[in-house]
Amino acid sequence: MELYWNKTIETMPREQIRELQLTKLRATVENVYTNVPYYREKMQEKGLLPGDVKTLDNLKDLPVIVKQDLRDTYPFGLFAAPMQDIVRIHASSGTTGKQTVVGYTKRDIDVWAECMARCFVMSGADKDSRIQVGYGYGLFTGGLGAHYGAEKLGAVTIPASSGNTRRQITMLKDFGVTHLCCTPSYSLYIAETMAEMGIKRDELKLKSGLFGAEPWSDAMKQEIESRLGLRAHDIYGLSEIMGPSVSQDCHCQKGLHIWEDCFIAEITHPDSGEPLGEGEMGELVITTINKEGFPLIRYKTKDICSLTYKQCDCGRSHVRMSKPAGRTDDMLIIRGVNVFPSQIESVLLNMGEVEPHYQIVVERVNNLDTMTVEIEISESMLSDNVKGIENAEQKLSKQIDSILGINAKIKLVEPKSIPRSEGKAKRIIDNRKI
Ligand code: DLL
Repeated sequence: MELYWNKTIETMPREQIRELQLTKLRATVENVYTNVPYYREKMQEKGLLPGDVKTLDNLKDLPVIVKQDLRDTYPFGLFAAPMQDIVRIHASSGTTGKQTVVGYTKRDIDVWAECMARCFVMSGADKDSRIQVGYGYGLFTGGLGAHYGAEKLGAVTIPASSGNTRRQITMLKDFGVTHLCCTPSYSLYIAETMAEMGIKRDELKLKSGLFGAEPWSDAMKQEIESRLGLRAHDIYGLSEIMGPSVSQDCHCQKGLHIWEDCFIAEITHPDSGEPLGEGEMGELVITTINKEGFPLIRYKTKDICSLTYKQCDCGRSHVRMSKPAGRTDDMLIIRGVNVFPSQIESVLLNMGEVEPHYQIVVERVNNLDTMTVEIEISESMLSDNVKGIENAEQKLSKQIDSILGINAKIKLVEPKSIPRSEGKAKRIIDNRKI
């Protein structure tokens, strides 16, 4: 089994990565200045010319781009290549507002498949693997993104898309699938349906899973690994930047390698935009330096993580981001304390008395935000009496208070009563009328 898909690039010494990044950054800035009036105006407002980018440090002088910029230029206003060179469109609906549209040239699709193939190899796949893509196909980047990477690798690619869970499981078993791609929440739904069908994990040949598109805790990872009998990898990406495979963890599983020949990563303070140092948690800001159709300079992802430039034991030199804790949009502020759903998930699952299916209901009562976590009771607790269940609820609530410092009401609910998801799970139900 090969350790790398592209050893020269993946293990390139840092000094060389930085040189490569500077060359590509300058070319990208020149490209958007020449071909995208919106960027030209933004740079002119700051009195900047492409030639002002002399070192990588100059990146922080360039204007940032936020989701609203994509909406303001809807649909094609930020495309840098002529429409006759665009071969694919993807879009993300988002939860609010107009959808955002991204475009790819033939070369962009090739680069994306290359990044994805690197991720597959990091998860132990090779051309003899059988890869089932359970991410949705369509405007969402998950399905087609993983698909092209799996084909580039030369693996048997099974375009299952999401949903149709029983058939999905039959294919996993009958086709001897070795690698599964889907959201972490969907992988649990698959495991649960397998149990209903009487299929044991040992009847499958699964080795690893490439799970992403939503935040998930380490505790959730352990649940998935034990239920499906595989190693769970964390794959990150976003449609604005490319789709899945912006980064992923290697077999060391100590952070997600960002492909730095394609992206420059910065961490900034989510509010002030001030640059933060290595190891500090903040908002991930990404610049694409290997894209033609839809290059983005300093895109504020809203995802919270930190970076480390330390050499990884796998031999890859590319920077690692910590597991994304969540999006700034999804951060809850409960009586002044900031908390992400994934932190609550982690505390509850580590207690081991509940199932990994939950929803957080937020309400405003007398001008104060209150939170109720509805989580499914484990089969073993089902026979407990009311008192036993109340005690368990109190215990879980105390644990959340002592670890996260927030006051959350816990409501244990019946197995299978929380809606299952075939894509991104909806964790928060916000009933606040703000
Ligand atoms: O979710 C792309 C993708 C598909 C990534 C399949 C991985 C696997 P969007 O729909 O544009 O694209 O959503 C992007 O999802 O900004 C994060 O908030 C979140 N996200 C993606 N991957 C992870 C992850 C795809 N591994 C948004 N952990 C991003 C946590 C993730 N959050």
